[in-house]
Parts: sequence; C-alpha cells; structure tokens
Amino acid sequence: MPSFNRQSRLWPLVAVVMTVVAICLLIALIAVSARKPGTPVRTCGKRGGVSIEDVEPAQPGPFHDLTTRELESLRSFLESDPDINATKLRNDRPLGSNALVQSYVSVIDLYVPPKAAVLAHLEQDQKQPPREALVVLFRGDKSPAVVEERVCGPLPGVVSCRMLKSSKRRNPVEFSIRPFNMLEFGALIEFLLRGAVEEKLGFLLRYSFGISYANCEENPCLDFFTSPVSTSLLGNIGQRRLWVWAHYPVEYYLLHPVDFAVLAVMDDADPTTYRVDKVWYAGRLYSSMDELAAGFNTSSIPKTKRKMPERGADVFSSLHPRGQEFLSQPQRPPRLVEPDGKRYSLSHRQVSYLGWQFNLRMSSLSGPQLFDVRFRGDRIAYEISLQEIVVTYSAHNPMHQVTDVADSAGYLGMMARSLVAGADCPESSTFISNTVAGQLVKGPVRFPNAWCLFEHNSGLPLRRHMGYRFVHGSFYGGMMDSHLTLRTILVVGNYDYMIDFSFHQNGLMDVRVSSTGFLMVSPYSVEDSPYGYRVQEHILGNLHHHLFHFKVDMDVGGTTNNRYSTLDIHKDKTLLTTDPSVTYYQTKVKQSLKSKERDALYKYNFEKPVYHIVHNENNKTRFGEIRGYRLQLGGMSKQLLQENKNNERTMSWSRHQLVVTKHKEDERTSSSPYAMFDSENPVVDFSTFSDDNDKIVDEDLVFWLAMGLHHIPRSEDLPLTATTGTRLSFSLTPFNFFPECPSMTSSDATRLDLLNSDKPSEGVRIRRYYGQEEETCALPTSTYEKQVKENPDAALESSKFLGLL
Ligand SMILES: *[C@@H]1O[C@H](CO)[C@@H](O)[C@H](O)[C@H]1NC(C)=O
Ligand SMILES: *[C@@H]1O[C@H](CO)[C@@H](O)[C@H](O)[C@H]1NC(C)=O
Ligand SMILES: *[C@@H]1O[C@H](CO)[C@@H](O)[C@H](O)[C@H]1NC(C)=O
Ligand SMILES: [Cu+2]
Repeated sequence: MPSFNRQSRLWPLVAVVMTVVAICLLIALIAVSARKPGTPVRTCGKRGGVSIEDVEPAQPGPFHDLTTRELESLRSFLESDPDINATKLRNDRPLGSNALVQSYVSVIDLYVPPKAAVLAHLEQDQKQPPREALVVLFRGDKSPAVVEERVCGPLPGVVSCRMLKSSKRRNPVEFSIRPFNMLEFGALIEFLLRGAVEEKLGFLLRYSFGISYANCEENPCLDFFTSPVSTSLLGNIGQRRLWVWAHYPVEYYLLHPVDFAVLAVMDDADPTTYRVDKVWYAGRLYSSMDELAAGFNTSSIPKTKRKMPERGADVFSSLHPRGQEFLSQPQRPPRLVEPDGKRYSLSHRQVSYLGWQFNLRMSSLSGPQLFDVRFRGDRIAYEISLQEIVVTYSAHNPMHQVTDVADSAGYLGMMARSLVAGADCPESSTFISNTVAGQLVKGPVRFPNAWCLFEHNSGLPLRRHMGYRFVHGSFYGGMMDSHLTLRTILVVGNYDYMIDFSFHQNGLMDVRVSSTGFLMVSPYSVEDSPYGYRVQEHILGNLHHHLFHFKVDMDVGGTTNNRYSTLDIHKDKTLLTTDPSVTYYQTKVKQSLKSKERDALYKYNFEKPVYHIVHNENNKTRFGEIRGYRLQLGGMSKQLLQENKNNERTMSWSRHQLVVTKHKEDERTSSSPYAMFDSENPVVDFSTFSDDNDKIVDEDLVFWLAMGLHHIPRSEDLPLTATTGTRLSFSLTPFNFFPECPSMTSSDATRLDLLNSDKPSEGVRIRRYYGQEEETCALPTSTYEKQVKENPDAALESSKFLGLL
C-alpha cells in the first residue's frame, strides 16, 4: 500500500482524537470549577425521611411473626406442661437419636387468628384477638407414636395448648408420615450407613467407587441423599420408607450420584430398629444386602468400577468461575442507586410504598405470606400465601422413579435465609430477618437476611407514547416502571426457589416464582434414557415437573362480599353493519357469573380464552359496569399424572389452574407438611374443598392458583439451573377499579412538548416531574461485607443449619 495513502487516512483520525481530548479537558475543567473545592459529595440515598426498622414490637399485631419473647415463654410452657412434657433442649449439646422416642417440638409457627376476628379488630376497632402459636409435636413418647398439632395461647403468657380441630384434617397424625428431620438423618447415618451397610457392603463400595461409609472422620466418605417413598406405593399409611442413595462428596454432591442405594425401613420410632429392605447396585435390584454380597463374591452379577472424581475448582459441578472471560479487565456490573433515598417504609413488618400497604410474614411451615394488601386505602387481598412446592420426577431407576417431593415437609419458611447483597438482591435492599424455633434448637434463632425489599426499575417503561401529530406538533409522555419488590429465596435441598412480590404504580401487583439451584440427577444408564438426556459422563438429567400452589384471599373494594365471573371471549357470527347481506366473524365478550364452587374449577382451555374477574356487585363503576380485579395466570402447567393414583392424590390442587372457594377457617391451607408421605390418605385433600359446592355469589372468596413447568434438563443446567426461562407469575390487575390508570399521579413521569408547535426547530421542552438532577452524589458503599464480618452466620449460617432441619 503506498505510503501517502496511509498518511491521508491517519490525519483525520489524529484530528478527531485531538478534538475529543480537547473536549474532555474542557468538560473536566468545567466540572472542577463548578464544584467548590472542599465541598463533600453527598452519598446517594441519604436523603428522605422514611423509617426502616426491623425490630420486634412489644405488642405485635395480628399478623406479626412470633417474637423472641413469645417463643421463649412458649418453650418453657411446652417443657413444663405435664401433658406435653417436651424434651428440654440445650444449645450446647446435640440431642441423641433417642430423642425420637421422646416428646419434642418439631416446629412452631404463628397461628393466624380467624379472619372475622382480625377484620373486626382492623375495621371496627375491636380488641386484637389473642395471639396464638401452632406447635407441631413429635410424640415419640406415646404408643403408638404420633404427631400432634396444638394451638397454644394466649401469648406471651401461655395457659393452654389445645389440640387443633378442623373438619378438613385429622389430628393427631400418623408418626410414619411426619416431616423429615435431622435426628432421623443422624440415626440413618449412624445405624444404617455407617452400621449395617458398611459392615455388609463396605468392601463392595470400596471396590466399585473407591470409598465407602467407613472412617468418615479421616477420609473422604460417601455422602447420601434420600428419596421418600410415599405411602400410596406401600399401601399402608403406617410405613415409612426412604431410598438412601450414595453420592461422592464433591461440590456439589447431588451431581455425583453413584449407582448404589438402599431402601431403608423406618416404620418404628426407635432408630435402632431401622433396617435395609432392598438394594440397588449397578443397574439391578437385590432383595437383600446378603444377596448382593454373595452375587458379587461369586462374580455372578454385573459390577461397576469408578474412581472418585477430583475435588477441585475445575470439576464440572463446582461454582468457581472458569473459562475465558470476555472483558479484558473486570469492570463492575450496573448498580441500583436511590438518589433521593428510600421511597418506602417498613415498620413492624408492615410496608408502605406509593399508595401500597401490606404486612409480610414467614410461616415456618409453608413460607412467605402477605396479609391485608391495600392500594390507596382499599384492601385488595386479605391473604396471599405460598401453600406448597412439589416436584415430581420420572425415571427407570427405583430411587428417582418414586421421587415426588412435597417440599413443605422441609418446613419451607425455615429455608429462607442468607440472601446476599449484590448477588441475590440489589445492594440498596433492606434486609428483613426471620426468627424461628423448633426442632433441635432451644432458643429462637434469628436469620438476619431472610427477605430483601427494594425499589427498582426493570429498565422498561411502564407506559409511553410518542404522539406524532400533523397539525399541532408531536408530544411524548411516559415513565419507567419503578416498583417495589419483596423477595425471599427458599433453599429446599438442591433447588432454590425465588419468590418475588412486586407492587407497581398502576395498581398491579404480581407474584413471581423462579427456580434455580442444582439438578437432581441419576447415574447414567440406557434404561433411564427415555426420561432425559445424558448431560455429563456419569449422569442423566431426569425429566421433572415443578408445581407451586398459592392462596389468594381476595377482598376487592375492602369487602368480603365478592363475586367471581369469567369474561369469556366468544366467536361472534354477525352481519356486516354496512351491508347486512354479508356474514361477518369477530369476537365478543360475555360475562359468566360462577354461582357454585363446582362451577369454579378452572382448567385452561386454549379454545376458550377468558379473563378471571373478582368483583363486587354493590360497587360498580359510575357507568354501572363491573368493577374489580383481574387475576392473570402467567404460569399454568398441565399435570399429566393419573388422577387419584399414586402420589397424585396428595397434590389434587394441581389438577386445576384456578379454584375458587368460599372462605372457611377449616380450609386454611391446601397442603400440609405430611404431603411428602401421606398419599395413601392425605391429611389435607384439597379436592374436598369444593365438595360441599357452596354458593360463591356475594361471599368471601378465596382463589387457589397452581403454576408449574416441565423441566427437561439440558447440559446448560450445569452447574446450576438459571432463573431466566423458569419464571412463573400471576398478577392482580385492577379492572375498571379506578377511573383511569393510577400511575397518572406519579411524579416519575416525563413529558416532552415542542416549544412552538408551529416551529419545531425552536426546540423541545423536557419536563421531569421529579425534578432535574443537579448535584453529584457518591455511590453508597456496601455494608454487606461489614455485616458478615461481624456475624458470619448472617451469610452461610452453617452452625445453625446443623441445629435445625
Ligand atoms: C417426661 O419425659 C421424660 C424424658 O423423656 C421422662 O423421663 C418422663 O417420665 C416424662 N414425664 C412424664 C410425666 O411423662
Ligand atoms: C464377600 O466377600 C467379602 C470380602 O472378600 C467378605 O467380607 C464377605 O463376608 C463376603 N460375603 C458373602 C456373602 O459372601
Ligand atoms: C365502593 O368501594 C370504595 C372503594 O373502592 C369504597 O370507598 C366505597 O365505600 C364502596 N361503596 C360501597 C357501597 O360499598
Ligand atoms: Cu427443575
């Protein structure tokens, strides 16, 4: 290439660079001279006078979680009452497995007072109903052993613990279908794995997998995971069986199953009676450990031989970053800033935000719950709560085949902890604690980061329009969708379920669930291949179905006098208005009022589009139209299991995407912590809620929503399933409730007009109703690192984890 040519290309470039440098210098000069030397830069977010407090009140309201003081006095009562005689626990000494044959407290939760009494208190200034606790007691001391559910109160000075009575669930409950607990797992390790299994099959495990259940103190030793065998498969509610499968102790162990499992028999409360029924090894089932050992010794059976994977940062299942990063130098990702401080407040678990108000609480049994959700003074919903999380797996191998987990057996609310600022939630979040009690800890345990609350914009406009006009000139009006989100993440074994409640300025609120975490996989085999794909050398990701159930007790317009209608969109065969000789097809809307519970069992039908509306007959719009809220279902999923067979019986709520019932105190929850095992005779059978076929016109209505997704694992689910693509949601949307979009009152808006509509060239007026940004503010520094330094348990809570479930 001739040299003059190159020069002629270089010169313009040099000129551009010089100009840019000069402009930059000029800007810097202006910036320096504008700010007086020595003026400190204000930290962003320090302005604003709202109050954020997360302390326990002396007089907790009707929805407030149990306080430390209440939990402590309740514990003393349970330990001293002769009828209950709960085992005295000490924080410094773990309970031995013989605790299973004593009386002990499995979990304690607030027993929310009856709705009528709460409403009388909130609306008619009546006295607050007494606060009570629900206590789940494992009565290993009784013969036969049972689980008792008791309601204890009034708090804090408990005087009695009555047995919970409900026409829709039995109490006491069979001991065999009790939720999981750590004592049982401890006993499994001690008596079965390190005991009988190691004794009879330790040599086989070491030959096949390189390690076994021996000398776990010094050497790497096999890990284990359990799959419940529900009672419908056993035909006997009194039996308790778990498949206990072996895994390599590598981050993360569930991605390293080996082809070995034992079926543990745990019918009796006394762990010394635990025994092994069947054994699975190298793709075959054996009726006893002796049968397997004999076959192995005579080499008359297939054997398997593997080495333990390397335990390091490079293993495919670890969460250490790896591979080529795209930035040549790391740069910090975008962050959220609240330039003028927080626009929401929190006081005693009550949140207020731009017209919204709600109370939050964490049920130890079933997870997050909101109460008395209001927008601009009107109650929309009395309760919005998670009821159950289910995952049903499919497989050839016997462990995974029967794994249908109903996660409330893990006490969902206890799994809400350790949210990380700058990873799980924006750094600007308010973290909210959760205090729990039960199981193996004496004193109440406080998890500081169980929830996070933050205002953010999704980077999307809530509404906007650029109006092109021929005559009067164009204009623009719009605003970002800044909204408040309350988040919690429940870690149930391998999976992490993120649950978000979001409150938008147009009166819409939505509830989102996303799944992340590790897959539960099978050792790879040809027989398992109809159920998923081989995603790594030794594993296959099994097809499974995630299901979530929510209760939404709607009180639209602040009353308990509601109706449920669908607005059905029909095909309309009509005549062309301008030419009645022409047949014309379009669509029309027809309101269909549902009068009885059995008319309100909704199954999604692609052929019949509908809106679900809850409305109030005595409170229509000024034009006489229905006025209410719409329930938008954004996460429906078809449950394909056979109705009333196997484990499906305990998740009958998953048959319908929406069910509407009349509110009843006896129908508080659609599932129970026994659902993991109780399919032979479900303790709570949701399908019976509609059996009495109550009238649902002008009644207090409860909407039950099921969501889900089928998950066919793929290699990109390694090492973790991502939340993108797993989001499910439902929304409560005002429908004719307000005369116009409520966000019109928001000062978040921006408007553009021409200064002179006849002469666009004269310029544009930009109005930002929140005011112009003038000053610079500094990015607030993260307080998370400091919090963790002061209290390591705020982050990983490892010491507490051992004490709880
Ligand atoms: C209470 O429990 C303890 C320990 O399990 C037991 O020794 C004692 O006999 C029980 N007392 C009553 C009254 O049942
Ligand atoms: C099988 O062989 C192992 C080790 O050689 C031995 O300990 C065990 O007792 C044998 N078991 C049976 C059932 O033959
Ligand atoms: C109608 O609803 C509004 C709130 O949306 C409430 O203020 C008013 O009292 C209601 N009227 C009747 C007749 O219930
Ligand atoms: Cu999944």
